[in-house]
Amino acid sequence: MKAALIATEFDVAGRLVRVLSNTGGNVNDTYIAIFRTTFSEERFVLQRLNRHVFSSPEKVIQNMKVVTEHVHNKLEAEQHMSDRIWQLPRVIPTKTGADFIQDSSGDYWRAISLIASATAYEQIQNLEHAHEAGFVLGQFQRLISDIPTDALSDTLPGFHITPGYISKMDKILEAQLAQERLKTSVDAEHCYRFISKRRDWASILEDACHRGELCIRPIHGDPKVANIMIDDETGKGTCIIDLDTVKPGLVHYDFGDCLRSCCNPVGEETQDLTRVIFDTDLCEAIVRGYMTYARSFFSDADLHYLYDSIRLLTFELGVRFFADYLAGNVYFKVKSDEQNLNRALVQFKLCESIETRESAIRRILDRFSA
Ligand code: GN1
Ligand code: MG
Repeated sequence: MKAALIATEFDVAGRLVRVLSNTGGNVNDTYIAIFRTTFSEERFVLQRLNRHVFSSPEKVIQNMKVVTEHVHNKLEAEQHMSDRIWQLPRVIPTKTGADFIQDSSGDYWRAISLIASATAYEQIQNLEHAHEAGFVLGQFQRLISDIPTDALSDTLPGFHITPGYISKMDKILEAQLAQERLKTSVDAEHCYRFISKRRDWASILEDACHRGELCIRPIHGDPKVANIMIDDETGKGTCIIDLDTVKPGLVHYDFGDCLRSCCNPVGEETQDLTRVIFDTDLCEAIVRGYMTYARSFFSDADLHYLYDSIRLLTFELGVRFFADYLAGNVYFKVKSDEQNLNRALVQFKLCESIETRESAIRRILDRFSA
């Protein structure tokens, strides 16, 4: 159904001027809706949730409500102690008081308030930006740390369980298309070998969790650089967006994912693999920012697995992109058939760079763990 028709169903004053399509995001379809009254303008984010990825979109929206209401209350109570204005979007209700619209084809749409005068960059801009990215993640994890995990639904079972993604890839490889893709491309063969060599290590976080060394807590799930908003006025982090994957998990998934995303200065979509590196100066700045809040809720065991979480989340995203390429691009949105293969190559190059710099990264982590 057309986004413009859906936009008018939400409880926003004024008349619809325009709905702009937003190309960011690998999963959902996102638009910006603009409404005007005779004296003001309001913009909000309108999204159609990907039903192939999220089988219960209403639970995703419910989780978002639990988290935003919890965080808004906490931020308001702490406002007088803060050096900045923290923000988090809210779910905008429909005119009939519901949290989403289901259209005639069964798709779920939701409206979220727009964080104004702030930018979510696709790539890290400088060391200060890196510090702020870490700071925002640590603050967010602190803010949600006291939400009981049973108040949040598991909206994506298996999300960030690396061995599960490898099993999925093995299953995909039983199909003819996947076999053809693997056999006809040197790059695909390289990816497959890269994964095979790391199979035994891939369960490191899950094993630690099963042994009771690591515990399940509320997490963001997708703290990549493009989901962290920087205040245009002050240059400070102000908000973390994209709350689709907030659910119970290991804080290591967040930490590792944030570093894999923020320490690769050329970003996930680069075509130039020679420029993909894990920048340890950026890493230092992020860890410094992150530990400001996170150090207080980390146990020794938590600290012990930080290096592996960076390596693992990078590896895992490579596996996810590669498996999707083999499957014929059914999960991540693509503009070309080989895009997911290229994305996998980028993550594996980054993973290699992390492995090469292991001792330097461990030194940084040790310094901020003391
Ligand atoms: C997806 O849709 P988007 O861009 O927010 C993916 C993340 C990946 C990310 C990589 C639900 O996020 O896990 O890290 O792409 N989200 C889901 O860019 O799978
Ligand atoms: Mg996301």
